[in-house]
Amino acid sequence: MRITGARLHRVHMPLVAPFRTSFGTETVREFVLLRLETDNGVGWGECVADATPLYSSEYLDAANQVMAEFLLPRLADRDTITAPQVAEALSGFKGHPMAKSCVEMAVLDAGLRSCGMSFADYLGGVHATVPVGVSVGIMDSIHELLDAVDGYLKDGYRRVKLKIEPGWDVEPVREVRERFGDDVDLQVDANAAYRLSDARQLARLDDFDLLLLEQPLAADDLRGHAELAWRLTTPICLDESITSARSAADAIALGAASMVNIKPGRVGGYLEARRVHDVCAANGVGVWCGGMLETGLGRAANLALAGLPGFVLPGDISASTRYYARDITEPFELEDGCLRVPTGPGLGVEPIGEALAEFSVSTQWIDF
Ligand code: OSB
Ligand code: MG
Repeated sequence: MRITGARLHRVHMPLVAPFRTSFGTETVREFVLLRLETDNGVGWGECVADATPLYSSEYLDAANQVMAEFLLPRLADRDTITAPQVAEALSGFKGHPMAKSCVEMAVLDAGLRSCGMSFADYLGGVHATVPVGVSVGIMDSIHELLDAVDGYLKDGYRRVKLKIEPGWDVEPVREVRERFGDDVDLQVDANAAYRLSDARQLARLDDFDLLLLEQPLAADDLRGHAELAWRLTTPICLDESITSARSAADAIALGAASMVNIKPGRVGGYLEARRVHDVCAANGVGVWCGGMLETGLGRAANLALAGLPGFVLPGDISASTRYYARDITEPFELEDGCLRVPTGPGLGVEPIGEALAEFSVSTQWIDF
């Protein structure tokens, strides 16, 4: 396959409700959607970097620029490229995993579309539908939180994740447990908002039978997470810390993670995401699919990934309406707490022209 052109669509998607984490509040989710043209047809990629470098060092303007100036020209220079060659071809460029993941996703989509194979079949998915959960942001009041959780449980979500930060941790968890009972699968995500010296406060969460505590400490603090794991009974799950299959192996060897959240953007692509899955599976560590408030494009690819056998907990892959009044693709709908893994060629979905036009704020054409 040879790359002949590319279009970078900057889209602004209004969220149905503000999403607040320990690092900030989002009301409009911005993305770069890549439409890659090849001699085998078109493929789509989605860049999940945020507009601001708060979740990780990556941010959307930088991702856009690195794709346009370095990543895409490097791939277009080659007479031929396959998806497994993308990461290798781009490995000289340091960092920018979300930009690299977007480019690899588009190459995968184009290649798979042209040979009629789905993402799920290519990655090795074994399930036609996957159970999914919902990530619930920090709210202004407990009352608001309980209303939100109530709505999501009525929708049928199989698992609830509460975002926490210092000052919003034990109380919201206690209230959700008291109101909805011990049968709700509940977990929390701190997005690196704590320090090891908060261990005593975090240990208070042990009373609530949580599935896991996600990323309590800084991304580069593997030793701190290992230390914390000794002091808590709640299993520690890593998100921001896991940037590759190798870092997953390191975290497991150190005892820093007994569960791993896999986000393809964070690890540089769907193929590295599969390697993270494989390393974890080989070590008996369960994985689940994280989310970055994706559009239907990223959601389709994440569903394909989440169908692999090592994904043992419901993913942060909610129905389209949990995020957007209108999605870029046909909406994904919840069926008995599950989403259907797309079966069509490539991603199995594509942007609806009108929706793309509605949300695009700028488009950059690149000819090679
Ligand atoms: O830490 O998992 C996270 C969204 C943006 C950035 C980081 C995270 C999240 C989520 C949302 O928790 C999950 C979703 O897409 O539903
Ligand atoms: Mg997280």
